[in-house]
Amino acid sequence: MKIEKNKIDNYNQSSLKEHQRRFNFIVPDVPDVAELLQKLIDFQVAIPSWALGTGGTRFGRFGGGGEPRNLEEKIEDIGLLHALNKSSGAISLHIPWDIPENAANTKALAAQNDLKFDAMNSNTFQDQPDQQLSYKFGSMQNVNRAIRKQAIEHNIEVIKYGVELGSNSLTVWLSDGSCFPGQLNFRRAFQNTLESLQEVYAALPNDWKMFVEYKAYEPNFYSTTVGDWGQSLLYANKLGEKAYALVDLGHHLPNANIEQIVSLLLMEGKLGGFHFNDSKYGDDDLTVGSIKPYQLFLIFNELVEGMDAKGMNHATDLGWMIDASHNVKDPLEDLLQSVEAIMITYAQALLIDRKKLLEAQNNNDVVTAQEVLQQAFRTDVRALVAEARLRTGGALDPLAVYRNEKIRENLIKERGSKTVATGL
Ligand code: LRH
Ligand code: MN
Repeated sequence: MKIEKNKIDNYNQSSLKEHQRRFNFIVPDVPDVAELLQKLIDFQVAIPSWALGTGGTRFGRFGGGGEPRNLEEKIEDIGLLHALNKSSGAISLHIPWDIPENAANTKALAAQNDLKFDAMNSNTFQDQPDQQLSYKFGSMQNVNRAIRKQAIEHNIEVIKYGVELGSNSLTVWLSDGSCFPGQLNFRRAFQNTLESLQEVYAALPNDWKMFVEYKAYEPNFYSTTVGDWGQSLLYANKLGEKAYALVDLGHHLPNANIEQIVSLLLMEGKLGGFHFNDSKYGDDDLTVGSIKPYQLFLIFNELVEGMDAKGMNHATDLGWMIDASHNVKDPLEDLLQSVEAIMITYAQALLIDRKKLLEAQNNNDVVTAQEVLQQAFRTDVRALVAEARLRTGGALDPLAVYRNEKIRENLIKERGSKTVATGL
């Protein structure tokens, strides 16, 4: 389903006056508004192909209808999000959930929707119907060499799909681990996993990156073989310069200081990218900024400070991806809210008075340091984010257009109420 540009323009016209009042109000507080707006315009968040349908838990799934039935309809849905917010210009595919039957056609359809292919994701955490050997006791850690080989070959196949589509990175998340003490020899599991990742690393094209995604627990509940940032960094350092750690916000133990992890991985030049979401307890995969917006702000504070310290390009030098699951919200509305939260938080982090913060830190002026941060966090930057959309042909209020245009109702008419998208 496409949304016409003129429709978006009409909606913008009806709220332009109010927007301009808000925009003119905030501009005096922005040192270089043109530079900030350009940074927002350049910042694109990749949408996960596996999060366009209704998610669920072991206790149940409540489908919302109109879900994409194939990769083509998934690309159309992300194209619609991007038409509305002009900040969702990439799709991150998960194999085999979204195998491109004809890569050239898939690439062309994505281009028609102004979409690029971000990181490819492999899947050795499920057994596929036609699979020879089971990953029940792990994939790359497995004591059985043939099973490790199967996982390696799958990842190399995923790279091939990515090359055909123009992607240039592979995310490897391994669910490998153990559920009971004694089940696993941790050292051998690490070495098996490293050797297996080294074979995948050797198959990476020169300009590709490998993201090693860590996770504290689930589906294993005693140990995880890539269980935290330290282990992910260990693998990335041993693999080589094309390997990086990937930070999924939901993959930490309670109260972990994720902004400190981000700062140190950036310092080491080993931060590859993010899976943005939010959580209150475990890997809840909730809407970005819906539970802990201040934590997200503190993470973006470290990102802007750390990337500027290294002269990195905010838009292109890290992988910005969402990884969420929608149990009760319309998937597309949830993703619109997540992208909005990311853009708002990035804008707030760009408004932090870095000079004043450093001065306060050098004077151990703890109170002023907090005041500097919260001055930015308490600044309503929504008009700046909306202005960036307006200047790129997006909607001032994407969610309002989505609702007023009855997109979901139309998708249900077009696709039916019982369609189930592949993915989580
Ligand atoms: C694991 C994870 C990983 C994906 C999967 C869909 O929890 O975050 O990034 O492969 O979700
Ligand atoms: Mn993830």
